[in-house]
Amino acid sequence: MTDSNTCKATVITIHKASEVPLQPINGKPTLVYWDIVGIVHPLRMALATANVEWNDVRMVCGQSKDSQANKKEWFQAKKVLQEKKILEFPNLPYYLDTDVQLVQTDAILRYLGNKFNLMGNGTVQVHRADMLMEEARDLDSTIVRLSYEEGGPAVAKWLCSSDLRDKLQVWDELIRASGAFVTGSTITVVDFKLYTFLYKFQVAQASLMISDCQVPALPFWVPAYLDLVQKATPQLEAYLKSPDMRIPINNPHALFDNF
Ligand SMILES: N[C@@H](CCC(=O)N[C@@H](CS)C(=O)NCC(=O)O)C(=O)O
Repeated sequence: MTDSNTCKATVITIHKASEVPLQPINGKPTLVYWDIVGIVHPLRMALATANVEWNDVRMVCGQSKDSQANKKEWFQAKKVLQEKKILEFPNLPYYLDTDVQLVQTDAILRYLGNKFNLMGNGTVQVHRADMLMEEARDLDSTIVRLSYEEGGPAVAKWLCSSDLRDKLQVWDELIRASGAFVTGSTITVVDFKLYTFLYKFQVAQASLMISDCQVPALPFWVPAYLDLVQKATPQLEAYLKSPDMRIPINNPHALFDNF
């Protein structure tokens, strides 16, 4: 593989509050989150697609079923980030670069989308991408909430629901109309959000089969779409296929455990 095809993420796994970055590591964009897919996947995908060198910092969460206990080290670090006025509202994910310090997943994704031209072209397309990104966010937020608050049977029930089926049909129509990605021939932040949700759906389907719940069928178009997104650039493909991406979807305190 040539250098241009290699992913440029430096994955740094941390365990302690004292290891949490207070500035961009080596002056490079630094994204900090848990050591899971979670809600950060679209941001990681954006940075991998942008083909810049960046730090993918992953904090390992405690292994119990108690979320507060699991996040103890992070809560200590959170105080430091606030006291030192690095972030007004520290949270995970957070993003540090030489010129910005950001929290809120979608704010970071919009920032990366604008910076690296991943929002589509022209005002109308950019706003449309923004709207669709929120629509895909709603899907991902639902599976996350059900996983943490209700558990496997609730996830399965929602994945089988006609409401979701109808929505997925619209996404299929959009992708078919564009002939490639959601908003057209180039990949945007919308695809990163949609990919993240569909990836979780795919993994959940396999897990739910194992646990003998009702099995929702993955819509027929999804595997081809996931493949297309994954191969959008050699760098994104290298990143998504790297051993570093063999990580759980949720933290250990989720009720629907790690798919
Ligand atoms: N609205 C925030 C929510 C962030 C959030 O809930 N992060 C979870 C992980 S998905 C967390 O553990 N945050 C640490 C904290 O609450 O301090 C965002 O979209 O970034």
